[in-house]
Amino acid sequence: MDIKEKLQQKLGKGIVEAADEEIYYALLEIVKELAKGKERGSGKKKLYYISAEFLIGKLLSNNMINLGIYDEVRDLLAENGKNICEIEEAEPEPSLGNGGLGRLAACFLDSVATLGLHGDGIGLNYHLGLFRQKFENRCQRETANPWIEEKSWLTRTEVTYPVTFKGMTLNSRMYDIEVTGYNNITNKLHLFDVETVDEGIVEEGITFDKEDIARNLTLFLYPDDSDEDGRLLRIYQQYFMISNGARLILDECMERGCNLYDLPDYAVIQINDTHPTMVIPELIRLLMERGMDMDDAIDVVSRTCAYTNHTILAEALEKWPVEYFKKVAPQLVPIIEVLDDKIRRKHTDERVYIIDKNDTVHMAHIDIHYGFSVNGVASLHSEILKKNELNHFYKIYPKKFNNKTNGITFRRWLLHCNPLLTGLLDNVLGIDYHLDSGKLEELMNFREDKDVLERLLETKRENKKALCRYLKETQGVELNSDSIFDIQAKRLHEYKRQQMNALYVIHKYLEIKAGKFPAIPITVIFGAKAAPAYIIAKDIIHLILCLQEVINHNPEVSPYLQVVMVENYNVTKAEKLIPACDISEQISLASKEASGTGNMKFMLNGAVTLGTEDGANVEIHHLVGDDNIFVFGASSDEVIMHYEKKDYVSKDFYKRNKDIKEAVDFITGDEMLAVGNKESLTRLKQELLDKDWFMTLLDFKAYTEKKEEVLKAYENRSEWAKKMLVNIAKSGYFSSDRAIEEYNRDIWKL
Ligand code: H53
Repeated sequence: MDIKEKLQQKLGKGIVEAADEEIYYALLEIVKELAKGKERGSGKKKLYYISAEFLIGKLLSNNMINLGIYDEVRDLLAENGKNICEIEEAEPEPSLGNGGLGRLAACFLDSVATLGLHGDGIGLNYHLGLFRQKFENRCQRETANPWIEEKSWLTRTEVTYPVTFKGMTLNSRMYDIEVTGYNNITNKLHLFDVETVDEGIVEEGITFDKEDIARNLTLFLYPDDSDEDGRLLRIYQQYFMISNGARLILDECMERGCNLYDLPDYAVIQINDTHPTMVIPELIRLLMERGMDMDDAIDVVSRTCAYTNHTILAEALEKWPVEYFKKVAPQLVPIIEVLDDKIRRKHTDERVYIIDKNDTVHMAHIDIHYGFSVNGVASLHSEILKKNELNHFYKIYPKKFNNKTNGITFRRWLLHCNPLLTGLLDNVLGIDYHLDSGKLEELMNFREDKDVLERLLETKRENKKALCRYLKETQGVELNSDSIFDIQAKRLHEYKRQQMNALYVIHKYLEIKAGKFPAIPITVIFGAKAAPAYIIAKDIIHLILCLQEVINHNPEVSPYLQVVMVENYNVTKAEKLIPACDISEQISLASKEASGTGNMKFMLNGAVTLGTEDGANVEIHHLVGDDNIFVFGASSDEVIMHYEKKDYVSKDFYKRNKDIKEAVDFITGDEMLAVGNKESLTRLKQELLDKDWFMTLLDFKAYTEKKEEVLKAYENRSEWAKKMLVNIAKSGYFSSDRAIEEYNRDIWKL
């Protein structure tokens, strides 16, 4: 039966007569069936990628692309007066991740399947996701983001385990999502759920009884951890995820013929950040339960687990009091103590102990001692781990440390999100680059081709118009598609320095008011969610929303400068913003952004980076050369030095630089207080003056100067088009297929 017949059969009526939603559900079923019928990963050894986040985004189009039916379905719908983009709107977007970490996991699963490798993901089935962001009174408000409908991508399985916590046992249930590879096999994402979960316990917004574990365990990703109940809930979630995962892995491996002593021949477990770290002591415990001697169990597990570090930010490197484990999963405590004891017998340096003198367990230390590989996610990051943050470990285990620069799947971040550019590239290069991203380099041959350059500019213009239409429809904002689109879209965090961009906006606003007009109008677009308990991050959102109000309503300024913060930034919104971007803002304080992956997505879509020498920006710079990126700011060595010497005083910069003083003072000036909240704006200003942990004011001057250079460069359209072309041509390296090939070659050896 062909797709048309299948669709009509599912609909029980003609396509023309069917509503968009009906078509979506019918396609969902067809795609699920097709995916289920595909060849599966096979082979003795299998990868298990365990992660608290899988930011998969909507799946319909992506799956249709990977299964090779997208064009056919699109055309079939069009023949019947339906638009595939409108059908996509009916799909709810799961928010099973927060940012780069979770999106990386999703891209990696796509590439594992695309490369035909045997590997599944393991995570949790959060019913309400991270949260949905709403703007009210120019502030972020959080609401639940339900996404599981009667018909969804989830398939209920018969796999269930009793998971024992202190004083209670909860039954789990495994749900699967098919992970389709591009023209290749289908793997699975296993999401564990607790059978007793109850969405009904959520009250206002995202508040619920944090102690009611049986009902709340799989409601939200990253529940508020500003109190102890919230922190304990995170331990419950983590233990639930890894205990289920560990049992699934052992069961599957035994089914494939493993005798447990040879587990490393059957499984490799990639631990994504420290959230799944407890899988190490849990596996040891389970192996002992099945009769293995402890030393053997430790040896087997150590040869099976590998750890990826994604951050050097102290607050993101998890540490939990031993007390918490005693309260949640006391069965792990004696094991963690033995793991620590073994280290203490071998090493005198306290910094490598697992349990410190305050009785706190350092999760990453478990991974490093009892895993066989430790990787960072960009060259600079991996070097900083070796030289600074994890130097004392590197000295013990130099061979464990390696770098795996992150990557993104081109299926979603080019083929799906930017059909216009894809069409142009297909036309100029053929389609080989879809699977062999290195072939994009051939675009370099067209650097002087006026026709190709003009067509590149044209696709960008069209994508900007499409974004304007979308933002008009969804948020009621009217933007000038002929302006420069300057975009910063990522999690909200002080180290990423959205506040520096906001200060630039103020600076520009004041300049325009004083009669200094930009040659081409500028539109500054932000997209970001702040963690619900992160006060300063929410203050920064408030600042931006107030600026949006003040600037866009000023008739003298708004023809030259506009600001917009996109509500509820998620994968779908990223797919609209990225193809429309001219300037990609990657302005984290050097040394703090482990890699960044948004930077890669923007580059692939022909945006030019304005960034610090941080994370993967360093590699982008190296690939495109000085002429095709705008780099500014203190180097990571300088920054690290300032932290060591504790000699950075933000107030000095405020006092010495007139532009900085004006911009900072504006935050609590009359215009802002007329629309904003005094407490929030004052707190933010004071934070910049008294703390400024991420050195906004240090880099502000260099930033504004460099931005002027970018704006100037944009005026020369043909030269700018060349920069776009070089960025696209050189982005092949950032395909997650390349990253996964490296993981497999050096770590997994599937
Ligand atoms: O992981 C990305 C990096 C990015 C880093 C991010 C990340 C999270 O999204 C969450 C927690 C964490 O420790 C790190 O910030 O630089 O690109 C994927 O590696």
